[in-house]
Amino acid sequence: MQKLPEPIYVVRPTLPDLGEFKKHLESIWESGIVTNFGPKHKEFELAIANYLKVSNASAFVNGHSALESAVRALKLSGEVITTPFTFPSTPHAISLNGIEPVFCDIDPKTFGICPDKIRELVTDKTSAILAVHVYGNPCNVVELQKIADENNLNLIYDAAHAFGVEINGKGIGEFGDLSVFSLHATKVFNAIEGGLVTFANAGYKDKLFELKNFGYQENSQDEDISGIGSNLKMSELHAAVGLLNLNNIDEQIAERRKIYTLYQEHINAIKGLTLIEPYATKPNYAYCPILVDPGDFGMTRDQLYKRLAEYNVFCRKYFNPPCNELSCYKKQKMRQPPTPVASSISSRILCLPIYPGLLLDSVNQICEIIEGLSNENLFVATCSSTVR
Ligand code: T4K
Repeated sequence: MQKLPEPIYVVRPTLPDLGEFKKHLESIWESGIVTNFGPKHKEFELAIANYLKVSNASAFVNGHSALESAVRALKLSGEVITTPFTFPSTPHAISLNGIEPVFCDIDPKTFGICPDKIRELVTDKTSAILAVHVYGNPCNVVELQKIADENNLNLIYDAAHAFGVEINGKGIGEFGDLSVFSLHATKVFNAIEGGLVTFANAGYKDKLFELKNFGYQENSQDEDISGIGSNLKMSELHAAVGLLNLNNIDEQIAERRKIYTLYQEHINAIKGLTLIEPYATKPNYAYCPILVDPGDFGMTRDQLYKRLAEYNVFCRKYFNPPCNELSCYKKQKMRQPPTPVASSISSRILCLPIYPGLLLDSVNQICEIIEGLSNENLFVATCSSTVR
């Protein structure tokens, strides 16, 4: 087991060819239009909607702003039921709108919000469900829509991880009222920073535009504004990166699939580790999450995380702790339903490195290190020394 010569991180941003980017920069410099819905921005919104198979796409400066705007656009109030097994951006987007997030436990197989548990939590204060397609694995969209319809709730999907994912040929961003994608540097598809709200109902278009443009309406000469909005516009430079990355996205996802498949061969042969399988009809291999069973593997997730770092392999515990165990939510006087599944998964999950450009040789080496570590049996040693 050799320490890797260079650090390997959980992800590396996929950057477009610098020469190609320079050509875009030249045309931006020449036009003098660098932001405020210029030609690249317009081209990007159309191209990305086409790729994602969605009826409408509205670009934002980042995923979080897009999520916060989605919540605001629906004029929600009271409580929104969401998942604790996510990045803090999800509940923060609710809280920052002055609404209480109610954390609902997750399904032990999909790690998505559990429909049966949502039913137990709906009250007359509930205005929406904000579900997350964790790791790009789709939520139970049929059941969630049913609950939303039965209870007159809005349904928002945090699709930050789900770029390019489809369910039976339908773009994942077409489900629910609004879906939000992150185009951050660490994502399957990136514009360095960026976000996207997608929706089937074109009626949301104007409101989202106003929210990202100080309340001004698109193509309006009116000097008055009737609604209050922020400044969340994507610049021409970011749109240019997005346009270039979109050219190669299928090849990049295919490369991820190769890496994932190699992990699958190794990890499935190691006792005590379970690789979480993508199950969308068109998956994107955004993450490579494994669950650690300390008894069988011989080491806890935290021990494995630390030992891998000693070998220059820098994984991430996406998502630990679950959001309802973060101090900012724990200390609040709000409904705190029990979420034992989310707590258990959070304490055992580890995301291994996966990104285009990660060499298959490196994946083999990472797996050899994990195999070697599994023989150390630190967990048993720690337990028996504690017992003694
Ligand atoms: N909803 C969900 C479910 C999300 O997961 C996220 C974001 C959002 C909403 C909000 O979307 P954005 O507003 O971010 O568009 C990272 C990302 O920053 C964050 O976008 C992402 N989720 C989250 C899951 O992961 P960190 O704190 O882990 O990032 P960081 O900087 O530690 O980066 C991780 C690794 O990536 C590093 O070890 C090194 C590598 N890296 C990172 C950057 C930024 C690079 O090699 N180059 C880079 O430029 O949050």
